[in-house]
This record gives sequence, structure tokens and C-alpha cells, in this order.
Amino acid sequence: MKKPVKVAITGAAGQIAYSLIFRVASGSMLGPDQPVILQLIEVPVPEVLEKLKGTIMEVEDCAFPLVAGIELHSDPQTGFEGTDYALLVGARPRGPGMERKDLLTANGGIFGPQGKALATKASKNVKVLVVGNPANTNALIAATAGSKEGLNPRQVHAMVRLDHNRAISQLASKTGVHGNDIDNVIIWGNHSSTQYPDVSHTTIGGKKAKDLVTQEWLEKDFIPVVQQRGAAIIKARGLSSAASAASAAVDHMRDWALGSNGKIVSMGVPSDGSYGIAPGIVYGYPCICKDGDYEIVQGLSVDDFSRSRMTVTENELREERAAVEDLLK
Ligand code: NAX
Repeated sequence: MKKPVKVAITGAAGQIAYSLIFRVASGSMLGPDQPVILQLIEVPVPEVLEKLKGTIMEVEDCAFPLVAGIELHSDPQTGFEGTDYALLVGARPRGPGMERKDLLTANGGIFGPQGKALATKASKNVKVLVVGNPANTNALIAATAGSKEGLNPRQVHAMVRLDHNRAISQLASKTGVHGNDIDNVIIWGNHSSTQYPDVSHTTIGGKKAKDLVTQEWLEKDFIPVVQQRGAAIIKARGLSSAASAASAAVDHMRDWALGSNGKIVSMGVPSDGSYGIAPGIVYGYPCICKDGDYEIVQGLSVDDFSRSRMTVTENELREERAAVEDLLK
């Protein structure tokens, strides 16, 4: 057995965490030979912490062979002590009458201090995945705050993997293949309804996706269905996506930590100007992961249709950034 690593999860009493904690504890994220110490972090509200205690009792009752410790925290300063992997799930939801700018600012008040705490308290090579919405701009805020204390912005990602997995599942059901046979799906941009699920480079069973589905289907069905899938799940379930979001978080962190085996995966990462996207935002890009690091895949062709969709989602992220400019100083 390896030495245990520390995995911090915020929003630990919430519904995504109720699935995520158990997946991490069972070894789905870091492998069957990697013990974990769970650092479960919530807001300092007695009822919420009580609920988290109930979840912890359940983790204990699973007697997971890989769980080497479980900690409960209500302060990121202690919660991120020595953290190797941080899954930032807890966020401020949109309240009644709340404008987008208010939501962005309220979340800035969470993710700024968390970024700082990660920079000063966590392990030097900590990998941080922001799940809580608005995920891309929350990641930008955490990375910017953390970078003032020595965190490399490349260490902070936003999750667009759920959208990536949704795109694979839609293509699989349309073409009658298993998702395992689908490669090179890309989610560009924001984890929001402006995201651009792109199949220009996708292969299905070794054939070009563009030869198997029509442009009309892509524009009228596939793209809107992937963009609106979260809303469809809320309508059907009465609750937002939770188990699938947790599964995507496990996929993202596993690939980043252990490698994507040459496969393209979509990750919200700091723009370095690749594909003409403005630096200074966290944008969904095609990435390949190796040796605990990621690279943005370069040199893919971008046609006019893709470019216009990529620009729409870039513009939304630039607007989000402008709305929190004060928090980035
Ligand atoms: P829940 O409302 O069930 O749980 C959120 C939990 O976070 C609550 O228990 C709350 O007390 C806690 N929390 C709030 N602020 C915190 C803080 N500062 N520190 C620690 N904990 C804090 O929401 P859930 O369904 O679990 O969703 C969590 C977040 O994921 C939401 O922002 C949601 O919008 C977002 N999602 C992101 C997705 C993505 O693909 N990036 C997809 C699924 C999901 O919608």
C-alpha cells in the first residue's frame, strides 16, 4: 500500500458530495492501492455539520479498506492542511431575485479565501478542481487569490467533464455504439448553456463522427441537449445532477492525477491564448494528461461554425470576469 494522501471535499454535506465521498473512499478516483484521508469541509452551521456527521457515520460503516482517516472541518484554514487533492463542490446557490453579478460576487467571497488557504496550507503540488457554480469563474477567483501566495494557476481547474460525458452519451445513443468507442469529444468554454460541445474531431468506432450524423442533428438536437441537460435533469428528478456530477469529478481528477492514456479529455483550465482565446479566463479546452500534469492539445483545425460558438462562450466568460474584476486585484 502507498502512503495515504489527503483529499479535501467542500460542500461535504451536499448532494453531490453524498455520492462523491463514497466514490473517492472506494478508490475510484486515485486507484485501488491509494489510501486516502478525507478532509470534509462544510459551513460552520450546526445543522449542516450535524448532517455531515451522519454522512461520516455512513462512511465509517462502509469499512472501506482505503480510508485511512476522516476529518470534519468548518474552516478552510484547517480543512486544507496538507491537502493533495481538493474538490471544491460547496458554492453559494442563486437566491430569489439574485442577479448574476451578485451570484458571482457572493461566490468570490468563498473561492478567494479558499484559494488563499490552499496556497498557504495545502501540499505544494495540490490539484484543485472547482465543481461549484459558476465553476469557471470561481476557479479563476481561487487561482488568482492563490497565485498571490505561490499557487500556480495551472493547479486550479474547473469541471466541464460532466458536459464531456453527456456529449459522449448522446453520441453513443444516436449512433448505437458504446461510449468507449467514442474519442476526441471537446467541450469548449464555460460550464453553462453557452458551452460548445464540438464533434469536429470526434471519431466513433474509428469513423469520423461528422460522417455519421448530420449537421442539422448537431445544431438542432445534440448541442442544445448537451447544453440544457442539467435543466432537463432538474425537471425530471426535481433535484440537480448529483451522482453524474460526482462521477465526472472522479473522472477529471483521476485523469489529471493518473493520466488520460493519450485520450483527449475536456478540462476548464487557464487560457494561455491557445486557439485565440483571451488569456485571463478559465476556459474548457481539449487536454491530454500525463505524469500528473496536463497539456492543451494544439493544432486542431477550427472551422467558422466552431469559431463562432467558441467566441460566444469566451465572451460570456469575459463578461463574468469583468463582473468580478474587483475580486481579482
Ligand atoms: P447542495 O446545495 O446539495 O450542497 C452544497 C453544499 O455546499 C451545502 O451543504 C452547503 O452548506 C455547502 N457550502 C456552501 N458554501 C460552502 C463553503 N464556503 N464551504 C464549504 N461548504 C459550503 O448542492 P450540490 O447539488 O451538491 O451542488 C454543489 C455545486 O455544484 C452547486 O454550485 C452546483 O451548481 C454545482 N454543479 C456543478 C456542476 C459542474 O458540472 N461543474 C454540475 C452539477 C452541479 O450543478
